[in-house]
Amino acid sequence: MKIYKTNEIKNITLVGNSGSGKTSLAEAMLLESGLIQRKGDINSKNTVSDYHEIEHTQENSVFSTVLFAEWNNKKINFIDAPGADDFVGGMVSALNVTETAVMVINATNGVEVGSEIQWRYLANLNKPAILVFNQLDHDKANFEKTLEDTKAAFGKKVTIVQYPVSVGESFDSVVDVLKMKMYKWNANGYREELEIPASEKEKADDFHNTLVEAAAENDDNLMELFFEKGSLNEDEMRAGIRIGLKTRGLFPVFCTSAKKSMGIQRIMDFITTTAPLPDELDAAKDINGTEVICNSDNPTSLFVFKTSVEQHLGEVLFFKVMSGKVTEGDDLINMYRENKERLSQLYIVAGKNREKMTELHAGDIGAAVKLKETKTNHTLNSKDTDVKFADIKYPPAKHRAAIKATNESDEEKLGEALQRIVQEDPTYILEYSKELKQLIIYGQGEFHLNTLKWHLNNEHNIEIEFITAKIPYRETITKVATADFRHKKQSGGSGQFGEVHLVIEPHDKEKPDTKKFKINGGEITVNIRDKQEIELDWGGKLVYYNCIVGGVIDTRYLPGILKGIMEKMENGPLTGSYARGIRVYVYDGKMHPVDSNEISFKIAGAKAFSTAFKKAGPKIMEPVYDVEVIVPSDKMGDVMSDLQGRRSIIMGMASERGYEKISVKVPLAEMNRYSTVLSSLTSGRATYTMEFAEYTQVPSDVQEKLLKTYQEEQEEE
Ligand SMILES: Nc1nc2c(ncn2[C@@H]2O[C@H](COP(=O)(O)OP(=O)(O)O)[C@@H](O)[C@H]2O)c(=O)[nH]1
Ligand SMILES: [Mg+2]
Repeated sequence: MKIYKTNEIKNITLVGNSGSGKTSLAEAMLLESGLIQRKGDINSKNTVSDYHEIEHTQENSVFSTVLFAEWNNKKINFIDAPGADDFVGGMVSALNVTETAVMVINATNGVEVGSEIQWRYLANLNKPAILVFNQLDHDKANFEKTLEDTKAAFGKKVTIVQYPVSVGESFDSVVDVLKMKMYKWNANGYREELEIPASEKEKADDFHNTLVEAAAENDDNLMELFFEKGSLNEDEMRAGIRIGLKTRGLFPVFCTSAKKSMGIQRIMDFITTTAPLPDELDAAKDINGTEVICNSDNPTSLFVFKTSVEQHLGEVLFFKVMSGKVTEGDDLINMYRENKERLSQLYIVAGKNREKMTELHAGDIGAAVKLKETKTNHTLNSKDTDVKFADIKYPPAKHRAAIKATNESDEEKLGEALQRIVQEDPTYILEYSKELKQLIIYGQGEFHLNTLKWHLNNEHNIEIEFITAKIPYRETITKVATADFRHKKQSGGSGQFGEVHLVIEPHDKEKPDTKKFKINGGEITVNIRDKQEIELDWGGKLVYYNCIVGGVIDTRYLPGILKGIMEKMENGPLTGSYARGIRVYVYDGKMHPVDSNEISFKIAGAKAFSTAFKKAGPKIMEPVYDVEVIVPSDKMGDVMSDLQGRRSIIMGMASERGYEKISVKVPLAEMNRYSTVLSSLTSGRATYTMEFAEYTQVPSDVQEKLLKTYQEEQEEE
């Protein structure tokens, strides 16, 4: 294949609800461009894009697939992104390396949830978008409703470039109000370009005028021209549409049947003539804010946005040439590993088809294999630049489960397989929790995790089980308490002796150190000699005060006492969870000239601390998350009453175009399977994000339950 220059490349992400026809549209584009000779079909499981076995099983895209087509002497790189929200990672990666989104709308259903959710991503990333109304050949297709829906959901910048003369069985012609022509497909699938028939003239003129105005609106000169002439010619309109597209001032609508290959060429024409070039949008910025201009004459910089593990090949790394050009055999520097990588083979990829390339220019998308240490999100540079691109930002995980190999002997294999799966889909997050003694996997939803299970079962031959992930509770105290403990042991020769008196109180960073405690009618005054503030690995603090006077305990025993206390902090007296937010004042004790040693004081410290802890109004704390639910207004009531059952606190509400945004704090313990519940409450029309906020005390009934469960567990063991 020829080497394409920056001004001959267009990068597109196909987005849209599952089932709208993205993969079918991709297949049709490959056919039109001649890359394939026969079109595959989702139902026959032979498309170029959905080539993974899991995609055949689910008849749904799971991975994003990078594809390309040559058209009008340009190269269109397009990425077929999965539509389901659980696989949003593939879309987010793709949007990061493409200039334009093509959103496919299923004309039998109008705007669906997935499209709405994806539209918000496009808006947040400021992506130009082209709309495609697909499945117009379907007997349930409804063009008017789809248009109405789309305008209601995406605003009045949605503008018709094409409309169908009729839909359903009889769909065979489209009126193009930019070209002011009619396209008609004959029985053999060939397209004829015809004059607009008289019967369509009025409608076509109306849409044409709307398009002219929408095009003119994006540029002052065009606006002036429009006022002068009362109209614009095709080139002028195209110039306006081009600007409108780039600035999200216009979202043009095209009409297709991906199944029957109708309307495909016209979209490819439009993409090649009117969609922004890789260097036409704002320059990319690296982590230091340095602008990286997409220009082949600049130093070479590649950004790896995707890894795919392929049979016989190993890891295939997909990159975008952010600047400069890359030539087969180049040695580039991995900015994150600081090692050299030789790009001995360069490819362009269309699903499982690969073609070798000798050179790729700024703006192009390619793939490399057999690199040593390079992974997704890495930057590969020539010697003369040190820019470094930031990691792609995915939505935070919202589903959490513990994972366990059914056969213990598979544990190691499971670890390795998971590492590989995470490489391919970075929206899975893996964590071994020492605290909970569980391997915890986070994902975007239950469907996402069930897909992980499928991979493990079918591709790695590992049977696994998901179990409920435990909650990382914390323990703390709410009032002052004191305790003494004497550890004394006489066994044979030398004995053990250590006695510790201490006071504990809740740690409050606003409150100064306490010097006088009133406890049970009595009073304890302490004389602070020394203080140690310990930042705990699990969050929060322990402050340790040495208040020993008159040398009643030798200074060298104080670390032993702290060790004893830390043991209890790591294994809280209530439920064995980590403790936090405590001040300990060691103010008295006794030692023995022969029998005292570190271990004795460690035991005494632990016992005294534990006793005091239990008297100090101990409380269990739980992690609470900031949750933001976006829900269609008509489902608001159901979602709110469900949230109320989850011990949540509503923090705020806002409406935006038919949606309500609910901000709420919810304990993690109440979020179990929330994605599934929310989905069934709203028929999949809601979405949410969650992020850790803080630890708060659990209500007393919950505390009682937790204590009881812990006791039962202890008795079992
Ligand atoms: N009638 C009709 N069916 C279509 C069309 N495009 C796709 N489909 C069917 O819709 C289903 C989903 O298509 P697919 O391309 O997998 O959608 P994706 O999930 O967006 O990738 C498949 O059964 C396709 O055969 C179309 O233009 N007309
Ligand atoms: Mg698909």
